[in-house]
Amino acid sequence: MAKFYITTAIDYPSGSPHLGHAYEKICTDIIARWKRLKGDDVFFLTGTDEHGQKIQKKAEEAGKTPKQYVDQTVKKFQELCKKLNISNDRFIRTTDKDHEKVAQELLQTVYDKGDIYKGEYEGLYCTDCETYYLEKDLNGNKCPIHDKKVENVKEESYFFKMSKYQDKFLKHLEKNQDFIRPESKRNEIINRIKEGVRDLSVSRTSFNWGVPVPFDKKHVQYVWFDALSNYISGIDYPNGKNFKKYWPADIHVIGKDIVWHHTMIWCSMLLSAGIDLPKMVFVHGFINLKGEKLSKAKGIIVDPIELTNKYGSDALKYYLIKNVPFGDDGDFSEEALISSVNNELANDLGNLVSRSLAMTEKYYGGKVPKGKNELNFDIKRIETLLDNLELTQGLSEIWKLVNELNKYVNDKKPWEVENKDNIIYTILDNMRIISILLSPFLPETIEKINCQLGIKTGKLKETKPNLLKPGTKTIKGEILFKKHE
Ligand code: ME8
Repeated sequence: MAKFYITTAIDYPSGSPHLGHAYEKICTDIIARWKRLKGDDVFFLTGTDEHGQKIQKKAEEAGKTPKQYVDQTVKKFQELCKKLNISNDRFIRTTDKDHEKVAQELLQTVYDKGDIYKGEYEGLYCTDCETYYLEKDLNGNKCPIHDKKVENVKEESYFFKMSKYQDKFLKHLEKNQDFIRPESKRNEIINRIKEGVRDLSVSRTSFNWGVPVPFDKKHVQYVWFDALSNYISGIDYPNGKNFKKYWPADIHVIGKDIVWHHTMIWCSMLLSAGIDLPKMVFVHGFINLKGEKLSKAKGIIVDPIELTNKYGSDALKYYLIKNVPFGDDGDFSEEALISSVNNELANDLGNLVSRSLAMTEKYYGGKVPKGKNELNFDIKRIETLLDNLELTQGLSEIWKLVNELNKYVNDKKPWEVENKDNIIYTILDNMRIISILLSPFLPETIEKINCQLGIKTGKLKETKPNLLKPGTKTIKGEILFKKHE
């Protein structure tokens, strides 16, 4: 059985989760479920990034200690995972004791390797992205991501000799075409490395909400050094059986603002510590609202928990995957979400299921008739697309099967035919096959469909025709998708 380790970024719990957080978890969850469907042994990690100056400031504003503050805000992120039916194996918090221990051990290992030196950091810092900037990379004096003034920081700091690893990492990128996907992001990173890599400040003294630096307790770790190590602490680095089994990560799924951190920074840390590099960093795009970036400051917010309460998690998943090609930016529109629910989910899929089960009930007393599947779906193309992480195209190909089956029902008109055993069997058996393929995308709905079909959702190898047992008792259940105005 192949192992497969996949992660999302860990979110800053500095408020409530937004639609971008939900989107990243949804895409990652679909890939994890797809791999499980194929029979892989999957570990899926997500969580929250709870240290740093940004969280400390937010906590002060709220009149709380940082720990009290994150203990409260993290609940919303965990609720989001639950509402979205995210199948993660662990939800890591960087305030978890085992994580803090690993973050310290990793910095100590890099120190012991001779890759840390003491100096003074003087430069520009954006607290919102917890990132150092060069003047040339700013818009005026503002951070290009958050459009906020950066701070002038001057303090004693430990530096990590990141520049030492630039050639080695560049060679790795050149040898491994797929290490960063999509290709445009890979090219950006290659160009940035070629411009020259500077050493990285990895400790701070001007605040204390962080993992202590093991060799100098006056300092706390730079929050990104701490945060990135979650990918190994979450599977019990260095000696745990999960680390031995699952590392290296197969895919880190992240957004486009943190590619440098997950490539040059993370990989240099691993190279320094003598740990294998992950296999791929997949960069998804940003969800915007009417062309504008989601931003709490500007009041451009979409609450994914509210959307899930209103439309259901599968509707949100379907809409996002259909409309935002994985790797590209996309625009959120509630009208388009409603149109997906009413047309594709309620009409194409919901009606197919309800009329098929109604016919089984009416003509066969709610039992699958004995018959032969007359359609032969070719699912190879779907498998290739999903293996290649082309989620949008994969979903669209599965939907073609839904429509092919609808067309079959309309063309065959079983209500007008005397001997309809094969027709009804074909419909039900293909509903079973489509359910398997759709299960990574619409897990809640597929469970309901299979409950009505009287079966358990199969694995990918069961997408062969004629596996539905005649005589299986079906149940006409609740409608799958309510229409919205
Ligand atoms: O960056 N659309 O946390 P974060 C899609 N703690 N994705 C978006 C988005 C949008 N509008 N806005 C943000 C951090 N994201 C760090 C990560 S990992 C060791 C540490 C994505 O809460 C963003 O790109 O700001 C990132 O992948 C994730 O949401 C968390 O963002």
